[in-house]
Amino acid sequence: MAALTTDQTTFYQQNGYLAPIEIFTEDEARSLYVNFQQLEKDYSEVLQGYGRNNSHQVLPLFDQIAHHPRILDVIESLIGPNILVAGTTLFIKEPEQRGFISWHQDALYNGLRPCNWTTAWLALTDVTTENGCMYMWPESHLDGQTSHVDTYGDDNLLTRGQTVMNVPEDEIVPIELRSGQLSVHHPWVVHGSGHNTSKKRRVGLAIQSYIGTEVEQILGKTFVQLARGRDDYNHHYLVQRASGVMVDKEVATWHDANRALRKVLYHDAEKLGKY
Ligand SMILES: O=C(O)CCC(=O)C(=O)O
Repeated sequence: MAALTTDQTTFYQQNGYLAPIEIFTEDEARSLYVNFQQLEKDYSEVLQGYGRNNSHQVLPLFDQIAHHPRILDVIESLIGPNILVAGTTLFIKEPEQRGFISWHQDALYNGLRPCNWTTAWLALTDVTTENGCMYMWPESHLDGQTSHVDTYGDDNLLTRGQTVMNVPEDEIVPIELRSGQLSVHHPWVVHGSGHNTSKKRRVGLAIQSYIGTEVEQILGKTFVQLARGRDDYNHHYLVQRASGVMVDKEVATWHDANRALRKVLYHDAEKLGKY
């Protein structure tokens, strides 16, 4: 079932993003965060470095978010009824910790073409300008791919520190979210986020991305799950959904998926970053 109104989908098409979208109530979001904190205690080493990627393949908490019908209803409004989950990434900014995301487009390095896909970002804590929310450059997706410079900055939370230069700061808009709210953004929209200058933690799970089944991977291999509808194309490596917490066989596949993701993201790169 498609969930967005015509006004909402029109806004997305014109601006390249949409937020906030209500997904979880405050109580539901609080419970998700409590469960997440327990996982962090139990598997602290696992969620670091490249382990921040694709945790939905080994942790049911993130599996249930990535496959949640309320989120999929939103995604269906944007990319149609046949939907694959092609990856997830945890973006965590600790209080007063330096760490930013430079201006970039998601489509540049992830090899997914055509661009019938969208990135969804679920707030697991409240997300504000003070604790490092994302900012979008509205309508920037309408120009398609733009050039980036790989900066590999120490504080940059992106793989290569890929950066679009000369973003007009007076046009950008902050995406503040209450925990449990979602934003979605287009593969070509230029976006980024600043440091956490507050005393509050900022945690979000990006499902990056939800792709239409016709979308191909042109730079390597992607490990996907069928989220909704049917896949008549079989372009990708199909992964089972997490059957428990860190099940050995699924953990092995998860490492394969993350190694494959690194190969895609660092395709033609001068050096490797830490994620
Ligand atoms: O979490 C952030 O600050 C940025 C995440 C991002 O760039 C994305 O989800 O595409």
